[in-house]
Amino acid sequence: MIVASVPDFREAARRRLPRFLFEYIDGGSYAEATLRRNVDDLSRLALRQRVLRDVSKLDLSTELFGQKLSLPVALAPIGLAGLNARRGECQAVRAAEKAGVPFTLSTVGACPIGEVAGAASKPFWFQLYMIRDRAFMRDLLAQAMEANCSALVFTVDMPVPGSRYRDYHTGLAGSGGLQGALWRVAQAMVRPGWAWDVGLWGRPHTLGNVAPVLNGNTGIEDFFAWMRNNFDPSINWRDLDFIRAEWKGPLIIKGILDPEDAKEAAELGADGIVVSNHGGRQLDGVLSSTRALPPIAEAVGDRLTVLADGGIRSGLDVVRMLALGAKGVLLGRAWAWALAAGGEAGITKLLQLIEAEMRVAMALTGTTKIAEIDKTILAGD
Ligand code: HOC
Repeated sequence: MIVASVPDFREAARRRLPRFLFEYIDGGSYAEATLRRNVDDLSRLALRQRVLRDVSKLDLSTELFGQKLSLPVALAPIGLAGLNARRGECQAVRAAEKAGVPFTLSTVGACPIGEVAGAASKPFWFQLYMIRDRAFMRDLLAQAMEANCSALVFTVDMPVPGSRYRDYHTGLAGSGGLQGALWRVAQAMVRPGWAWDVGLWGRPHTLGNVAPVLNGNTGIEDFFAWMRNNFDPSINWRDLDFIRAEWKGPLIIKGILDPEDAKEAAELGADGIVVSNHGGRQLDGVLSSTRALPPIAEAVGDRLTVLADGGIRSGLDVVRMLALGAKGVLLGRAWAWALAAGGEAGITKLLQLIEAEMRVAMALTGTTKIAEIDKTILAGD
């Protein structure tokens, strides 16, 4: 199929992936109201067209946490996304570095830190959850330091997991044992291209960083059971001391949706935050990132770097998020779909598309540099 947009990548991923994987990435929690709001609120923001402003030279580069980026974009951490293609996170990190943007490896990615570090030639970002087993957290942080990761993204909005109905329907959640496994095998068998590509008949995925604590259990249900039982619900602001003691690089707190929490993060010395509702996968009914972002940027934008994710389906949406006060955005589902659709080349194409779309949005709003993008490019202000 012809892929000319982010929704096209989604459709290509839908055709290629076994259902349990596609729905896992695509879905949100409960009635998916927040998932829809993320997309709708952002796309509804009207841009203000300006003309005759010499837009022949556009500079989309920026700097985040001391790193020069060719675009104000990073690939978000996504659990299991690496299963979308063979050694998926290794392909993703290569595409990201070729495009000059950071890749973020999830704690629960399919490839472990060391393997991704081996595939990369530049530093990438590492994402961590609060895990009950502090020794395991220390070990992951030590591996991230060893791999020269250039930022830590600490996800704080998952003290308990939200329920995703689609995962029950596909057998990914709640149906362990033989029945669940057989159902997933059946879904994979109708996608032989995917099964061949990820190497189901060759070296299997190791289930990433978590493999060493799965005690030899290799099934996806073991992986999910571990996640369900090991994310720490006692997580609180004092835990940042623990993180700070173990991690010396830039610290980005992901999952902030309220200005008071943003102020707390700034108070405690975070270098950045990600305004995020976890892609509509946690508390359904909370604000979209689009609505949460402006008051947060207003409250702390001069004290730390505000990033945002949620609902970005084009380069135009990236520009909209910047106009609302973000200094950069995290692309989530879009890269997972592009990985499924075309591996490393798919993500390269996605990032070229996002850049091209950003160029048009900047040119037609009369902005030539990232720093010029602010709320004045939105109609109605
Ligand atoms: C049952 C635990 O961030 C996601 C990931 C991690 C999910 C853990 C689910 O899917 O949003």
